[in-house]
Amino acid sequence: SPPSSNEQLYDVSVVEYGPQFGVVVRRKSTNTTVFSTDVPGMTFSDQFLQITTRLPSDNLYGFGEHNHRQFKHDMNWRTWSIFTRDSGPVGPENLYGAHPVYLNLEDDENANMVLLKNSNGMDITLQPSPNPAVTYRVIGGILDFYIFMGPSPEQAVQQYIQSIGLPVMPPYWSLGFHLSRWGYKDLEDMQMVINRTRDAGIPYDVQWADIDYMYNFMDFTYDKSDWPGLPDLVEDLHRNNQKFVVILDSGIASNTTLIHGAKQNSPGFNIYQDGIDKKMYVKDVSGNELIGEVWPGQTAYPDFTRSNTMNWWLKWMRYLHKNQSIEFDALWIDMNEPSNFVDGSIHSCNSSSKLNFPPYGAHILGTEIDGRLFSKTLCMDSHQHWGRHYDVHNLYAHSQTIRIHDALINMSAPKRPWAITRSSFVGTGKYATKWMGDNQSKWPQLHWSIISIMEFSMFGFAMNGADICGFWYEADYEMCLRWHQLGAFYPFSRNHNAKGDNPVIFKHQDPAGWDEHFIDIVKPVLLTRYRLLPYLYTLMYKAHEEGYMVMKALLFEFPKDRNTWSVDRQFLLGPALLISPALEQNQTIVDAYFPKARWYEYHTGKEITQTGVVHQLYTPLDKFNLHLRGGYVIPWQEPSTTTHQSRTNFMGIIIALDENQLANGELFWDDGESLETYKNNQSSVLTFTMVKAGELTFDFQTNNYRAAELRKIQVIEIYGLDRIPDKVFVDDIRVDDYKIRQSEKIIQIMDLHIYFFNINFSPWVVRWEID
Ligand code: MIG
Repeated sequence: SPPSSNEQLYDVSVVEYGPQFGVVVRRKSTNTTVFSTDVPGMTFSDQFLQITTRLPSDNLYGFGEHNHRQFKHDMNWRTWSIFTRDSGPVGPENLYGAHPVYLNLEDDENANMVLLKNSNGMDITLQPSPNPAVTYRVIGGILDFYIFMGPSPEQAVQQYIQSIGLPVMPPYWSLGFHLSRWGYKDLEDMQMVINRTRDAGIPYDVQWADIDYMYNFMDFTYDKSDWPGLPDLVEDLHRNNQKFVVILDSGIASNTTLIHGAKQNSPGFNIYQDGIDKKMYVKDVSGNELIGEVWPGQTAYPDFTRSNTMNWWLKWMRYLHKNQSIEFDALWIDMNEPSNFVDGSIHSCNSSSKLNFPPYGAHILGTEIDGRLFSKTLCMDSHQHWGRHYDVHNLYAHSQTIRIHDALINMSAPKRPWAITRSSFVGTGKYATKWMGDNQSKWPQLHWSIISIMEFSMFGFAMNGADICGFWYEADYEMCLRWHQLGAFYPFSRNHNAKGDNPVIFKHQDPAGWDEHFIDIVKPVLLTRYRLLPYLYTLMYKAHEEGYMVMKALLFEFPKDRNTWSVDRQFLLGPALLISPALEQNQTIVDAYFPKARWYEYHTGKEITQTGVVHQLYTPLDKFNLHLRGGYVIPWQEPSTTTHQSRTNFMGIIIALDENQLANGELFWDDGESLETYKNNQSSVLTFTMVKAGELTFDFQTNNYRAAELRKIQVIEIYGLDRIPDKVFVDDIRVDDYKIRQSEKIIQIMDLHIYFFNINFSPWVVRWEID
């Protein structure tokens, strides 16, 4: 847990030189200068603020959103721009989100995190050793820095996340596997994919509908000619305990002819006029609705900085859900940078405005044309409730997720809201989860996805993921297989595909659409994900309650081991699972680094004998690398093909022993979908504790979940024992020998009946003895 606020880890001094001054922040324990503005050249004017801050070291991570090609920054005078923008993760330009925050490792195991809380566009320039520094060139607002002192890297991030807003708690089903694409031809096409996935027995919880389902791409409608049976399809999903997610774009269609058609297709549809009456839209410089162009043609943009957009949006969500009978379970929020197919508006923008053409445009995408900042978005001199678009542009999605989060709670309380957003700002993780946008079906994207997900974990998004098999272009067989082996361990695991470039429609890339061999390889890895969901769900709870990261870089668990500082082709889920994926074509050997700890191969329990070194893991196409770290108890559940079904199966635990033959862990459990169960006495936290070798106690921190379904731990697996124990006792009753067996290097104790989530639960003790 973080240090208490009275243990101040820093002191602050001010250095003056001439008319300028510098603020210096020092870490008391090591005398390290953590942050210092004691550098000449500060400028503070209306549309150009420049400041350089010294860094204690060049071990720098974060800043977003970009397609960084390494997790640890290249400090060699690289410049990264920040301004929310509809642009896919390929090149070096500014992407969907705005996160002006970094983590720095101080050349010892200490770390700090620094946020520039500013919503304007900016450039960040990195300066290498021997004088590592960051130069900010910001085009508005103020310089408002927040410094988080750690001292450990994980603590620094945790303090940051606790102050910007803890990640939203996802429903259990959302941790299942998701199928999506843009370009389902029609309802039959989608139904065909659903059916073949079910038939193949592929674990699969959620079907998504992209803009194809809409009538002329208009929000809150569906196309009754190509998708007539959509309500039935959704009902069928629900009957199979599966879920349905729909996309909603930001722009609201304003073209009268189209609206007329939509009204005929969906009686009662008049959101555009309703929004005008209620003054819901962003206004242009003359006070009229700003009109841009997106999928449905001309559109107005809701001004979600107005709090009453919540009720208005809720009304239309209900319209889709009830009147149109599309009973979606969650929302997918796209195009919210906000994105516009024309620059500024259909009338372009006032060319004499310094907001539209700022004196310094940073290296923001679009400004290279003629200095315009409104490229593919709204005019900067347009008005929103929170301010000029120029100043609040980066907050568009942030304000939207706040309203949609609240609207979802209102619509479906007592169920948990779940929304996923493309654009984001500091603190958006409190309201929505995140996917990485329009990546490509290309090999390098596998590696890049790991970097961006690890970054967004630091930015306070516990649940995020990239499109498995890639969005643009057609996926290749081997790449798509490897991507499932990787994406099965993304916190958010969804296969999503682009439509294609008219008239070409990219072929399907869902796992059941390839061949038997493909299915045979993908099924086990997705079943492994489903088996480990109790562990993943517990991590989500820890993220939501305390700001721990879910998917994270190795350095966060092993900050003293410098070898970990640049590892970005492997990652951890929580403290205990290490994933070392194959990321290259024709790869059969994965170079995997194992920090000093006990590590066990997940499938066999075989221990990695030498640690602190790189191992070459033989990884043919049908194999994926998953290792467990000694010292942890990992809860699991017998998997089925939906999380709903899995949740009725028995559970088990893996006890992965450390060098002292000990391990600890916990399990958070509730019904998986009610709102704030942990605040409403509807959840349980089961603890697994070993204080001495050979003895594990099951107890509770809280025990308020009353399971309707069977709930027992039936199997205990021990990793790290040399041989079968001679005797095993559960609460002093000896377990029959035939129930204890060894499979590879795993000791399994079978057929247990350790019931929990009963009212009169008392701690269970499991003991094993080796004579
Ligand atoms: O202009 O809705 O990132 O996931 O499939 C493209 C169609 C709009 C961008 C999203 C992508 C989605 C696509 N959308």
